[in-house]
Amino acid sequence: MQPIHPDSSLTNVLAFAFPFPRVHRANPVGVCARLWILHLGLLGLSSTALAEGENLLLNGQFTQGLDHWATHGAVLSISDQALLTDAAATRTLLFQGVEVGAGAFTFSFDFQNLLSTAEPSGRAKDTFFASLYFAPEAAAFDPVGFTGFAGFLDLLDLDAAGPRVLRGEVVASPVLAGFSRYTVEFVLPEAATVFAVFDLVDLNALPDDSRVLLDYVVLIPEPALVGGWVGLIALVCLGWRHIKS
Ligand SMILES: [Ca+2]
Ligand SMILES: [Ca+2]
Repeated sequence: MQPIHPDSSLTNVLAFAFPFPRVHRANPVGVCARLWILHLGLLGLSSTALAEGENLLLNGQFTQGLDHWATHGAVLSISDQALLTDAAATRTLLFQGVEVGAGAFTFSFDFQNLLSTAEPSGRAKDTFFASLYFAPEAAAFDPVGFTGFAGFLDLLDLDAAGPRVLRGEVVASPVLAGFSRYTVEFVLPEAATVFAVFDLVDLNALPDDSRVLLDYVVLIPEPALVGGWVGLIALVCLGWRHIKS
């Protein structure tokens, strides 16, 4: 599945594609200006909607334990958070898929880095990987066997030294002390099942010395409403300018 544009923002693209038009000299405070003020207002509203939008993933705050999540290895539910450890497997996975149509999305999660600093000779530090996978058929997706997907985005690699951000950004969590928040925007060109996949790998071969806590795992579509409004306003402005010229 190509292409996926992880660094695009639908809102930014629309704002770029439809810059504020020149107001006709006979209509200095006219319809177009007011419509574009409405446009800017809607762009502002879209940011609000994004922050408060509905999470497409179920139980992203783990208030229902690990319901709706698939696991492999050692994943526990502790204090309404998910805890991945390397206690019982070389790889520990937590993942969930949701079927979506084409469009722009924001994916984010909060994490606490409790990974081991141990790095025996010839080994690497335990590492946690966060990725998005795009599967044409959800039932065929297998992140353990690494099959059943048409594309993926590597997002974040994390070890005891800190995060390596492959795309998106990491800031301090605004809601959880001691946690960081990862966020990325991406555009999906066609319908697929999007899987959020978290994968802790015991690279130092020392069992049960690493942990990662997760919370607030969120996948939100950017509002299509704004695109519709912008298109309508652009058409009205073009028509208005045509009539006046
Ligand atoms: Ca929680
Ligand atoms: Ca380990």
